[in-house]
Amino acid sequence: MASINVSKEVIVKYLKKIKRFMKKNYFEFFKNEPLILFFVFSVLFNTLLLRIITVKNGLYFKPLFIDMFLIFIIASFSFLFKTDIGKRRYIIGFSLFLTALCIVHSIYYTYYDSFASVSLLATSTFVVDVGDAVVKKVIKYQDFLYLWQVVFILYVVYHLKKKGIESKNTKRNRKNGFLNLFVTGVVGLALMACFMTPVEWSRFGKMWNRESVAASFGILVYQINDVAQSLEPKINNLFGHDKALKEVVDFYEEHKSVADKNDYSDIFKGKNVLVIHAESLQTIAINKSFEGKEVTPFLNKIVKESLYFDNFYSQVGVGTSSDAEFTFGTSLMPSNSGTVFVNYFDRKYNTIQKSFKNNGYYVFSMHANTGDFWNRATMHENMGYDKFYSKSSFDIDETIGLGLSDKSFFKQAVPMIKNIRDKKKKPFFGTLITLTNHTPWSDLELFDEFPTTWTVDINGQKVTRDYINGTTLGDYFRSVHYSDQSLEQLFGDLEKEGILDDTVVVIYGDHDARISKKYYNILNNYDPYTDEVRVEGDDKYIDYNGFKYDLDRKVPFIIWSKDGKYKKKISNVAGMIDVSPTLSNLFGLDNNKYSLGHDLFSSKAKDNVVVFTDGSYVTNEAYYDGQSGEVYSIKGDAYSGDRIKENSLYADDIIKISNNIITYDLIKELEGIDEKNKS
Ligand code: GP9
Ligand code: MN
Repeated sequence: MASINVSKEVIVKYLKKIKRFMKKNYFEFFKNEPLILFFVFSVLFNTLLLRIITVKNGLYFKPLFIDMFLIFIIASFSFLFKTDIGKRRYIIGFSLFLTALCIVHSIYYTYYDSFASVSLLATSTFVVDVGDAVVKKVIKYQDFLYLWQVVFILYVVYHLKKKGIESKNTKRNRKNGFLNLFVTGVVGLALMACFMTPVEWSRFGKMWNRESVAASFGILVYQINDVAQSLEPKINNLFGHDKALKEVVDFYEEHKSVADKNDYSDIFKGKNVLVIHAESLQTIAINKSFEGKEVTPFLNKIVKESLYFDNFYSQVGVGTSSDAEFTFGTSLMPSNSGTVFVNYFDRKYNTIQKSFKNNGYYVFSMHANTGDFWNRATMHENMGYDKFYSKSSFDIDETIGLGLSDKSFFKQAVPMIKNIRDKKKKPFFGTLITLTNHTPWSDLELFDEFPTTWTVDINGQKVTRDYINGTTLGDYFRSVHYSDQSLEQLFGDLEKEGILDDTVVVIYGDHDARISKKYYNILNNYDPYTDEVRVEGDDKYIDYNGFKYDLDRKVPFIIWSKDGKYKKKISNVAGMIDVSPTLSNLFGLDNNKYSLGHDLFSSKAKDNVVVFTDGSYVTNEAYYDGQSGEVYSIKGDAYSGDRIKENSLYADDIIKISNNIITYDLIKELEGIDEKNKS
């Protein structure tokens, strides 16, 4: 009993202490500082209002508290001014700035469904481009609601002045005021940091899904992060330029990229091209069946009529979809600090899109997501696309997962392609970027049934086991089955319009579906007779290790043409970096001198080394893990130490040269040097 009394007393004592602390530091403090109080709460109200109007998450507590603590920190600096005049000017100045910020983001959101970024200011021509339309359609009265805060603060200042209410500007008071707000702000933010989920932190780090960063962290932290991330490439660019340029020049001296003619050179010269960027499509789904039903019956037929690369890898970094697009187009590796599409969108790149354009093609892209997703609107223009048909070009009449369903997207795309063919009077190169097969494959009811169960005969009775049905991997295969149907529909519609007669269709999986290894283990080790997953020591157990998992991350690369003249399964290891040189050869385009990949029909293809952004690589014989330094022999043969060393150096070179080019914008300089050497 006594101990309970003691702890009760202790609790009461501490509660009293907290009460006194709160009273002195906050209640009395704010009573004596009405301007600060009104500033904090009026700005907080505006940031809340912005979220209510845009991302509609007014009830979400995290951004509300983060905003409040940050406003505390902003307000704390007003105590560094010795006089009330200075303090008032500071508060009015920040009121103006923060109100303007809310207005800009509010207008930008109406137009782009996302928040503005300082890094895009230089290229964001939307206000200039659309002039009148912005005033008429984009700017709404509600964008100016935020102005009340400035008016209110001006009124508070006027009122305080009129009543002669002044702060006690003693040195001690100013110091206490500053520390009070600053320390509360910093401690509060540190506490909030613990509440953020790993997904929220990951988005914060990448900063391409700007809408969700602002929704989780509030607009103020979003803005600070945006400025910091926009400066990063500029800062990187300040140092090390000369060394980087020398490394790149030396590299190209040694590895001159020359196109050697072969049996496949120019075979598709002059034909139209449709590229299907197939979201998360993995090779493992092709020719796979469950309960006697194929996951991809249509693609299984198509690959037999195509140049089909079944040992092909995507080489993406944190920029996933956008990195796949970048490496496809440029034959460079993605950046390993930030994402090219977001952080290095203002550099010059030589792309396959530009090569087609220089050869008289009309070059376009279509994707039913917003134009600012992955900063595509800006980057597609930079890569050489004449036009990007984004979400606003489509009627969002059926939504699955991230947005417009692929079936509806393709249905609407075909008449648009037909129109381009009829109106432009030149060959076209078009990229169609799909969406439906994106994780988390949760709208299952919108797909046809596709059971990934396993039925076996036990003692004359049919028993159906769940197998991977209901797991993420099972859901994924069901979604891929839908993707396969949507492709079949697309081919059917293109055929009806006569587009397939003179069009080559290129299909690539943009990256693996990032499904946990444990499901692949079930896929490989499940025993339907015992209804158990085999473990080490069991008969028929397969050691499904990290290497096997990495090898299963392959994606398909398919080049299909209707005449079926060119069909072949090619199993030499290949990567996204090789696509642009390969297409250049097939379509008779000038070879991009700075490409780091190889034409997959050249003599070099059999010795290919496919490099990944972390320094790992894969060859026809082995997979090397750049993190652990371990090697996995694919064919079971020994892989010599010298080969490992040589290939690792090559992998490091490919990564370094790509990063040098991207960071220091070296293509322009390399072209300048080449020009000079010619004359
Ligand atoms: C959305 C899409 C998805 O537009 O391309 O990007 P991801 O998450 O795969 O990088
Ligand atoms: Mn993707």
